Formats: sequence, structure tokens, C-alpha cells
Amino acid sequence: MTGSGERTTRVLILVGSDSDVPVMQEAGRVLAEFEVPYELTIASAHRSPDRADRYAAEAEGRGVQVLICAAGAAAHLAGAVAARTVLPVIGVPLAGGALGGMDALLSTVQMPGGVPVASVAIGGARNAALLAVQILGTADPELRERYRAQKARLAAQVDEKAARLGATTEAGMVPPRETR
Ligand code: RP5
Repeated sequence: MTGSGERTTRVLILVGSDSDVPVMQEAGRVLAEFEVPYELTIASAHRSPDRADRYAAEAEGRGVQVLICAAGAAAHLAGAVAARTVLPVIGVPLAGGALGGMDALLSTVQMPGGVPVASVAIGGARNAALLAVQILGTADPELRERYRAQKARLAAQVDEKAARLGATTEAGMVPPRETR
């Protein structure tokens, strides 16, 4: 699956199984909103180690700048990929199975020293994509400005919600119901 048309893929999203795709499509949607060319494919560190290894090893030469790796259970994908590339790797632990994602969280976040993986929350597809945009934005001023605009939109949404909630005290606290 690709969101890049003919353009060079900048973010490569690897997922451990087709069962991970529905959650991770949100990352693709966010990257598409930011007009970042991405590619999403399946590569398992356990079931197809050669395929996962090939994607990791070839990413840099293809022009990929950030990898997002999402997997559930004993989620070694992000770590295995990080072992084979100098590109930044963002890990997304996924829920499922007996432990509800805690297994994947610990497998993703607890990387031994020397091989970092930037882990987001369990199921954090959206934040993984936003973090990828931020990383790319360090060397892409136009993308950085698009990200700045998105943060301003977030703040405006909170202002709107607060206004809808109604009056606040001087200290910024919502007054108790009986004084409203
Ligand atoms: C992991 O095992 C995958 O990333 C997936 O989250 C989990 C279960 O995979 P399936 O049995 O649904 O293929 O490798």
C-alpha cells in the first residue's frame, strides 16, 4: 500500500501482520494530510525475518528517512529493524492477545542500550505519524510550518471546547455548578 504516487517514499510503515493494518492506516492518513509520501507493507520479524531484514537494510538507499514499525505480542519488529538501519525507527506497540498490548509495549520500549527505538503509546498510530512529521520537519521548513499550523489548530479546538463549557473563575477553574 502506498500513499506516495510516483514520489520517493519518505516514511516506511512496516506492520507485523495484516491484522495490524486497520490500526496503522491512521498513520497513513496523517502522513497523507501532511503530504508526506509513505508506504505501508507487512513484514514480520518472526514469520518473515528475511523480508523484514531486506526492508530495513534497503530503506536508506531508497531515500526513506523515517521508519514506523508496528507489531503486537512479543513485538520485536521495531528493534530488529533498528538493528539493521541508521534511520530513526518509531515503534508502535499494538494491543491484542492475552496481555492487551503490555507485552508489545515492553518489547518495543525496552531496547538495550545502543539501539534506540522511539516508542509511542499502545495503538499510537496517529502520534507515530506526527512524530515522523516532526523528525522530517527538522530539515524541511515547509513541513515544519505545516506542523506548526496543526498545533495551532489543536489549541484553537481546546479554546472552542472551553468556550462551549461556559464560564470560568479568575483562577481558570470551572466554578461549582451552584455558583454558575
Ligand atoms: C504480531 O503478532 C503481529 O504484529 C500481530 O500484532 C500479532 C498477531 O498476528 P496475527 O496472528 O493476527 O497474524 O506478530
